[in-house]
Amino acid sequence: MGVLNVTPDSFSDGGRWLDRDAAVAHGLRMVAEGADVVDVGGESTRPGAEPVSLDDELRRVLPVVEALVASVRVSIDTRKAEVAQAAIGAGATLVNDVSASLAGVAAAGGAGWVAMHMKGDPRTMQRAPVYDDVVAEVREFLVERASTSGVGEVWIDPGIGFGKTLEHNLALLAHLDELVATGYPVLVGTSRKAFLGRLTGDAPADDRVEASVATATWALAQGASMVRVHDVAPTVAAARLLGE
Ligand code: HH2
Repeated sequence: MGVLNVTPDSFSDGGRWLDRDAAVAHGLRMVAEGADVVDVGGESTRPGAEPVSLDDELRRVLPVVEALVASVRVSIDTRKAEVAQAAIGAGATLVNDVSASLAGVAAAGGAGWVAMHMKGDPRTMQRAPVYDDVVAEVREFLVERASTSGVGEVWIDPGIGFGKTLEHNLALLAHLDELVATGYPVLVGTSRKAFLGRLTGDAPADDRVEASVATATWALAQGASMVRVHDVAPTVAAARLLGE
């Protein structure tokens, strides 16, 4: 799954694909590099990000979704029911839902649904998150949402970096097999995230490619079915080594 953020403020590619033509060209480039899905988002969920209005989000994502659906499976990365619904109308077939609350929209539109775990909301989620047992809590939350969703195609995602410390992220990656064992296909997004910067001497987002590929490869080797990445070409090369 290639990331296409049509936003001014995403943490690693904010502002680069805000122009429709640039966004579409980047989406097609990721398809040429081997992406099976392009994930179009119009609202940053980085820690501290400000919410975006419905009109702005629709204006950003819909023309891009419309232009890409003929070439690739498109998922819509949103927390708004109206945006998910409009994107499905424009041809998106997967709702990538970091709020894990849009199952009804996905079901009604005949789309698949990604349920991601997040503690709190993006504005506050990194303020000292606490869990008794992060792996068990995330697994129980996701299984509960997935099993009551009424959606035919459900993916679960531990939400790396969403209300989690470095230690929480590493525990979830180390125990991904426990999510895989639920039987739901697992999606994992580590790409360029801050915890990788912390592990690599405070490397800025653009210099986290190797760490991103390494953790994506780890996730696939543990049984994840899809990884959400900014750097499609090197991730596909690594995935092919695993026979993916
Ligand atoms: N991470 C981000 C956004 N959406 N969706 C899923 N399912 N899993 C993730 O881990 C995930 C996600 C954050 O990354 P990015 O889109 O690059 O940044 P921003 O939220 O700043 O646009």
